[in-house]
Amino acid sequence: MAQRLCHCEPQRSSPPTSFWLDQDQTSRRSNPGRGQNDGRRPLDILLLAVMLVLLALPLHAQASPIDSDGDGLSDEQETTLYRTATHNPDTDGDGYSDGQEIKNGFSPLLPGPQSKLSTSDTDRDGLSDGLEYKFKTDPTNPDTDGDGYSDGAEIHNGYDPTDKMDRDKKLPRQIEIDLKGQRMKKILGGVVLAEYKISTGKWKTPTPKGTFKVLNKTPRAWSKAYGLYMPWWMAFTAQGHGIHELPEWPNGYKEGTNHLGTPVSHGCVRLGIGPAKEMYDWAPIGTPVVVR
Ligand SMILES: [Ca+2]
Ligand SMILES: [Ca+2]
Ligand SMILES: [Ca+2]
Ligand SMILES: [Ca+2]
Repeated sequence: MAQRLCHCEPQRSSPPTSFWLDQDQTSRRSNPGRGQNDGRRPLDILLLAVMLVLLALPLHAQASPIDSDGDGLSDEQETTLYRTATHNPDTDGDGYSDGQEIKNGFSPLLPGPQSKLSTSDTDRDGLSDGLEYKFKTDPTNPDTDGDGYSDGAEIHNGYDPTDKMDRDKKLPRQIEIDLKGQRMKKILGGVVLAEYKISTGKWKTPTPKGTFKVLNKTPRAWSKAYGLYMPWWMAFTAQGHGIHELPEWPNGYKEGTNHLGTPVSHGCVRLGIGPAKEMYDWAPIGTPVVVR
């Protein structure tokens, strides 16, 4: 071995073994025709292979989904959810990329600064592009499951717009009340359809926390205790806590909307004119009411 080393690299007398790779490269430079027959070549290749594997491992671990047009949305998201072009970063051609629009709450399917996800309805089926994404329906097809009922009509009536065989199956409804935020959420199938400002109980007469349900309903309840009307009444505790529109005094005076957002009630949950009737019409007796 020593003899052979001497033959290959006559300029080096006693090369340090720790630098054998450099030595090998030097050897190949000085003897270009002899590389294939070098006894250290297999070791060289083996080390190179190990290094390549080590380099490839983290790359593989960090592999991200394919985003062909580099707009921040993966091809899969664009195809199955957003229904945007996988090879055009700006599907609606308004100068903002699909990814930018989704991130900032705008529809990537309709151009213009007014095309917010919450109000844009590309396929005009009565369901906004934003809600179509949440319900995983196709915002470019008014009847995603092809059952003859539009996505908008199905959601309005509580059906699943992605299930063709859902004639007898409705999506679950829930009312959520956030005491700290003074907000009410209208939830269908886990998706927030709307959110309203409310006024709950003041600190002396707090609205109880917990999971309840709508116990009874009446369009215009009368409170004997306080001598006022409570339009669109929905009781949710046996102790008399309910959801209703801003109360009305017998002389016609109505509590101001400026109370919404501030806890001033006797424990009930007050809603503004409009949302109160909407929730009354939407929530049947038995609808869960979660107060947090
Ligand atoms: Ca993309
Ligand atoms: Ca765009
Ligand atoms: Ca729509
Ligand atoms: Ca349908």
